[in-house]
Formats: sequence, C-alpha cells, structure tokens
Amino acid sequence: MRSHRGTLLLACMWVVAGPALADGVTRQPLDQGWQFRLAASSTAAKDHADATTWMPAQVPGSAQTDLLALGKVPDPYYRDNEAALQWVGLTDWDYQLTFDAGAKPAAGEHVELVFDGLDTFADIELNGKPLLKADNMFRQWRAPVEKSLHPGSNTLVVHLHSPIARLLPWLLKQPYALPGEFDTAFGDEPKGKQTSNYVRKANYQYGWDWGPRYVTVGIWQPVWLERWQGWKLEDFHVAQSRVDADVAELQAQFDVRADKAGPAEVHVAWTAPDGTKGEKSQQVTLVAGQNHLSMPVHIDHPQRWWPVGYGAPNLYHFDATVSANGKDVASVSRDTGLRTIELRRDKDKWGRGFAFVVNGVPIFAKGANLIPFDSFPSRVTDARMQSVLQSAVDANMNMLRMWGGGTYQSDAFYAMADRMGLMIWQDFMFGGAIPPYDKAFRESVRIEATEQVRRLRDHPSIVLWAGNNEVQTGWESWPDREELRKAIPKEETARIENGMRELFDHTLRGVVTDLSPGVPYWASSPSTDYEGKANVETDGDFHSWEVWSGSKPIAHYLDATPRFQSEYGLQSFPVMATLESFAKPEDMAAESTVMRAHQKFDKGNGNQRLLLYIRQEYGEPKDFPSFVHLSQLMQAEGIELAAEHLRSARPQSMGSMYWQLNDVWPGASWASVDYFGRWKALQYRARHFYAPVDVVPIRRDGSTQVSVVSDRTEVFDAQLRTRVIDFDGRVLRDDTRPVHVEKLASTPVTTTTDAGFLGKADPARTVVSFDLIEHGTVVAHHLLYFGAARELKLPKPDIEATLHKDGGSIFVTVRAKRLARGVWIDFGDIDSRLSDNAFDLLPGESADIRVSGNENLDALRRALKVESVVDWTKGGAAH
Ligand code: BMA
Repeated sequence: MRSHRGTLLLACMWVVAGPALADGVTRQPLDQGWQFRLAASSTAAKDHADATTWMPAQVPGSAQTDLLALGKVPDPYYRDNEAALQWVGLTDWDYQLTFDAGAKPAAGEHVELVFDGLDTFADIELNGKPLLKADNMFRQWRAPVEKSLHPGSNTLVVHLHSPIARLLPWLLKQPYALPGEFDTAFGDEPKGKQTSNYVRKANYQYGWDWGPRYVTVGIWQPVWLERWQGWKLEDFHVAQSRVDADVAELQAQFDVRADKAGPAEVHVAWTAPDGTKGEKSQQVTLVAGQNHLSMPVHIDHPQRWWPVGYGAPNLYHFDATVSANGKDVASVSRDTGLRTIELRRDKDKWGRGFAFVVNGVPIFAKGANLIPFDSFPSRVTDARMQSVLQSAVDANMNMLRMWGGGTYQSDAFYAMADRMGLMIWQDFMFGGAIPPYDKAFRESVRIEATEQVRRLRDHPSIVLWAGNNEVQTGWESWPDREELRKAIPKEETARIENGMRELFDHTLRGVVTDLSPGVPYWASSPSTDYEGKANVETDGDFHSWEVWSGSKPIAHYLDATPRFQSEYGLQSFPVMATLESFAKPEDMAAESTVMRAHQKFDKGNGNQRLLLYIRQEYGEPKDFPSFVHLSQLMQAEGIELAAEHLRSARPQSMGSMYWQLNDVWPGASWASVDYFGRWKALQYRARHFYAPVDVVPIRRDGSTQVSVVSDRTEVFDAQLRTRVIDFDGRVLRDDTRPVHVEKLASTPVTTTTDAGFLGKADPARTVVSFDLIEHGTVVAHHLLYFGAARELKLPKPDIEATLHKDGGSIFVTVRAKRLARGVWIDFGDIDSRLSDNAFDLLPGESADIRVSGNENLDALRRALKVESVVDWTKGGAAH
C-alpha cells in the first residue's frame, strides 16, 4: 500500500513550471515580472507624474520600497526624510503582472489565485474583469479562476488604495472618531481622527512612540496560482490531548477536500528527536467536499519540548499522507514539540497568581517585548530575525511577547523560536486603539484569527494567545477615552463596550479554544481576563509605566510587585555607529531637528525625559556622545533593578518582560538591541540579571535584603562571599557564609543595614561585592552602592586595556586601578560582539572579554576605546 509514497498523482498533471508541493496542490509562484505605477486617479499624480508610468516592482513588497529601489524617494530612515515620503502612503497604486498560465485547466481541475497577504484595500482584476476585493492585511485572499484564466498569457491587476485616503472622508462624516493611538505628525489626518482604528492593518505603521509613520501600500506577501484535482490536504495538525513523561496522546487531524466520495487512507509517520520512528494509518471514507479526520496517535515516553534552560527544545517530525486508490494523493510535513502549557492562576495571599507552567514546571518568564523588525515588513530577512532571537537567548531570556501593534510573524520566525526553546506570548494584532463594534469588522477579525491560529498552532513556542495590547486598560483609564465617554450617549458607550467584550472575550477566545485548546487565551495585556479591572498588581499581568511615562524615579520600581510584569521600560540612544547611519556630524545633539525626528516619545521631547533620568542618576552629561553612553547605562541599571526585584519576589511575581527588545529603525527607543542588531548596555546587563542563578541585593530605606534566585530545578549548596571594599581597593570586610539555594525559587539570605555593612566607612566611597560560589567557581556576582552614581565620589579608575589573541579568539583584558563604574569597551565602526560590556570593575580587578565578529587584531587595536562613567559626566572623577 505504501509503495507509491513520493510519486504524487497530481504533481505531473500540470504543464506550467512550479514546485509541486505535496499537499496535493501544485503552486506556481507569481513573484517575478511585476510592475507598478501611481494610480492616475490619485491627486498625487500631478506632483509625481514621473511615477504614473509602469515601473518594475517587487512582490512581496510595497510602493515605498519599490520607489526606494528605483531611487525615486530618498532613504526613509535618513535624517528627517520621513516627512518627504508621506505622500506615498496617501496615494493609490496599481500593480500589474502578465503571466503565462499554460494550457487550459483540465476538466475537474481546481485553479485558485492566492494572495498570502495584501496591504490592505485592494481591488483585483484578472484579464480586465473584477475578481476579488480585499480589506484585511492579516488574511489570505483566494479566488477560483478556472473560468476566468486564459490559456497562455493572463494579466493580473491589483489596485491598491491608500487606507487613509479611503477612510478619512468617511470618518470625517461620523459623529465621533474612536480613540486611537498616536496622531500623525504630518497633518494628513486631523487630531483625534485616526483612520487606523477602522482597518485591519499593522497599527505601528501609522507612527508609534518608537517608530516612524510609513503607511505601506503593496502586495506584502507571496502570490500563487494553485492547482489541484481530486484531493487536497488543506490542513494537518497534531493536537495534543495528554502529554507527560509517560505518554503523549495525540490526534493527527487531517482536513481533506475531496471531489468525490470514496475510500481513502490517512497515514502519519513520525521521527522522534533521537531518530526513533513510528507510524500509524487508518482507513477512512471520504465524503465529497470537506472532511475533518482525526486519528489517535500514542507515543510512549515522549521526548518533550522544553523552554530554553529547562531541557532540550525537542521537535518531532511528522509526515502526513492521504492515499486513495492505492496511490498517495496528498501529503504535508510538520515539525512540532510535545508539551503542556498551563497558565496557573492560583488564589494566594497576594491575590491571584499568573504563572506559566510548562510540562508541570512553573517557569519564571524572563524576557522582553518584540515589535516588528522593520517599518517595511517585506524587507525583513530570516537572518535578521534569527539574530534578534539569538540575542534574546544569549541574554538568558526564555520568553518574548510579540506585541499586538505589529504583524503576525512568518512561519520561519516561529520555527526559529521552536528550535531555540523561546516561549512566545502572541498577541492578536490590536495595538491599543478602540476597535469598531460592527459585525462585519468582527467577522473579518474572526476569519483572520482562524487563519492565523491554524497556521501557527503546531509551534510549541506559542504559549499564550492574548486578545490585544492595552485596549481594555486604555478604555478604563486613558483621558481621551474618558472624554469620549462623556461626549457620546450612554447607549453608544455600551455598544462600544459590548463590541470589545464580544471581540476579545468571545470571538477570539472562541477561535483559540476551538483550534488550539492546549494553549491558554488571555483577553488583553494587561488584564485580569475580564474578571475585573485591567492592570492591577494583585491579579493578571501588569504594564508598569509610572517610571518613564509618569516620570517617577527609577527606585519606584521597588514599590510594586505585580504578579507578572509584562511591560516596563526606559529609553536610551543606540551607539554612535548606529546614529552615524542616519545623522550628519552637525545633527549630533539631543535637540537637533534630526535627533528629535528619531525620538518619537512625546513628539520628540523624549530626549528631555532621558536627560531627567540621566541627571537623577549620574549628573550632567559632558557632551552628546556622553549623553548617549549615559542614556544606555541608565537604562541598563534601571531595568536591572526592576527585573531583579521581580525575580527576587518569586513566587509573588512570575514574570519580567521589559519593553522592548528590538527596533523598527535606528533611533532613540526602549530597545536593548538596536535596528542593526547592535547590543546596547541593557542587553549585556540582561545576560547577568536573567542568568539562571543570580544574587540580588535590594536596598530600601537604608537596609539591604540579599536573595539568591535560581531557575534550576534542583536545590544546591553554595557560599556567599561578601566583601566591603573602598573605591581605592581597601578591603574593609570579607566574609563567607553557606547558602542552601532552593530550586525554582528566590532564597532570602540576609538583611543588613547600611551601618552593618559600612561601619564608619564613607558610603560615597564604598561598595559591597557579593559572589555566589559553587564548588570554587563564582556563579553569580553583584555590587551594591549606597546611593545614585552622582552621589558617589567616583575616582579616576585608570583603566588599562590590552588586546591579545588566545587560541582562535581575540580577548580584551581590562584592569582598573580604582573602582570603575559602567565600563564600556568600544570599537567604533567595527562591528563586534563582546562576551561582556557595561560592567563595573573593582579596584585592582581585571576582566577578560572575548571579542567576536572581527578578527583583525590591528584594526581592533586602533579602534579600541574604553571609557566609564567619570569620562561622561561634567563633574568627572572625584579625585
Ligand atoms: C506600551 C506598549 C507600546 C508602547 C510602549 C512605550 O504600553 O504597549 O504601545 O510603545 O508602551 O510607550
């Protein structure tokens, strides 16, 4: 029966070139030979007449990137070019392709034109006849074309409408506009009249507080011509009803479309991570039309998927095949991981918990929020995503939240996360704007969610689906929402509220519960899953923005211990090399037009907020590069405090996800990895504060609680060495005590007053060093100061730095005579990743830092620069 595997009945039936994919479908990619032009009907046609003739285009792509490729618009990320490109998103564009469809479709052959993604309002014509209308960026669009396709040459035209131009005239006639997120800075919409609420399109493209306004228009995903006959395997899914150490009870689920009823066989073969194989088949009777078939599969002692740090991210490979009349007619392959996910919300003395439990192990989530990788999604490569995800793993993160104001990511993204053991908290794409309540909108979202959950549900990395970002908390607490409620009739408020409830509590929850019941659904981030108010410390997840947005000092992070802090953040500037990519020497000032244009918080005023925090912690920056350095250090030290506070508060808190990991463009933002993948100080620090074992001194009101946090699943014994040292290197105290470190816990070790550490020593010239030692090795290290850096008498450290090769690797050895705060090793324009950076050096201490990415020792030597806090502040060193 199985002897025909691999020789697909359908693959050879069709003449036009194209890869024969095994689901019973042959796909002809329509990605070459596209042209585009500015639609003659657009008002912009007058000013941009040269764009009204057909020009070569890229699919997938956008009008913006196509114009850029032709040199018709300047680099959208350079200086303040953003304003000069706005017209593109306000214009309608036509895309056209002439393609060869080969011979006339055979009798009974199904031919469909498939758009994996259209951005966003599109009218499609095939050979001059209307074929399809699209209005949702996150859906796939299909149309049967057996009847409209010509043998040989065919012409496909996609008319794309500017979403703003299309919606604004309508919106201006409405009695009110639903509150959105960020108003345009370019006058293309009146204040408070945001069209983005009313369209299913990536919200961040309308401008965010970390990114520019580039409202793309285009065909942003691949286009195909699909053909099949007889049978099509529309979906294959491995549902997991029980997974533990003993057994995995699975259902191999096949969705088969059949042209006629009849007997068939479904077969599944799998390869376990260790190479062990298994298979199972079942005779079935197909009906004509849709068939949903489910075959139980039992795997003993499954090799389960584990998040990074807890075991191997094991993946099983499944090959699913449908055969009929003794021949294989359709097959697909899937890699999936077997694991259970529980969102544990036990009632306890602090309220109600919020903990991810994977395969029965409660996991403290350590990570950050992900935003899109670029303003222009189609130019994101797998290599760029891989590098950002690898940075997360390298910094000991285990979870990332794919935030709701962007796009659902590609299959490749989730496959990488699967392989790296990264857990993904996946928002549905709502960034904070209040959605319309009409049924048609909700139905469009339901279809979108159904497609996305089906596409992604076999990825073990996805551990949560969340309805939206900040829609509920925004509605409950933001002033513009409050104003709207006052301005409209009560019944209208009720309609808006019911609409949101319907969408986020029922529609989206229903999709996840039906299609991916093993993964929890959460109505909104932050929320209590519609069991009460959103954004409370005692229940659910929490976004903490009083520090930064509310201008509260960094120490305020210690005043709250939410159950799971899914957002909190501090901004910084990226390194000078990144700034040089978009700014000229004369732009290198915090308040220059260009630097303000790349600072999106509070319409460019964010640099003042940065300065506020820098002054609070370090004092006045000496010059612009110093401001950049200090912004990074301030961010790193502030987030470190919050993250370590949360980790040490385990199990009251079970998650720390700072805002934000990455950037859409080069500029000031909350990111720890910049647009070019360069690590800021925070990313280096995260590697320490998210390490599996960390020693955490938390100082409050003159008293310090030292805890050891451990993500290990076994207890262990260690010693805590405590040294009190003055900034010149005099050791005032050195003692060691045993510590029994609990597993998956925070173990309190001591509480000591400042006087207890210092005796008569000067708090402004003294540091405490904690080393956690296991079997003679330091496994965690932390310093404690008795005041903000500006209150300390930081000495001139006299740092020596030497570069040398050892084996195949290059190392830089740095040594400080006196205490050095925030040491930053820099190679300017030479891109290199260091094994550590942005660290403090104790007097007389040295550190060997591995340099990777560039092996040219001489060039590195010439470029090497090592500085620390005293080099960046106006006051400089104390002596
Ligand atoms: C959060 C996010 C984003 C925003 C960030 C920084 O609330 O959800 O909308 O970019 O804060 O302000």
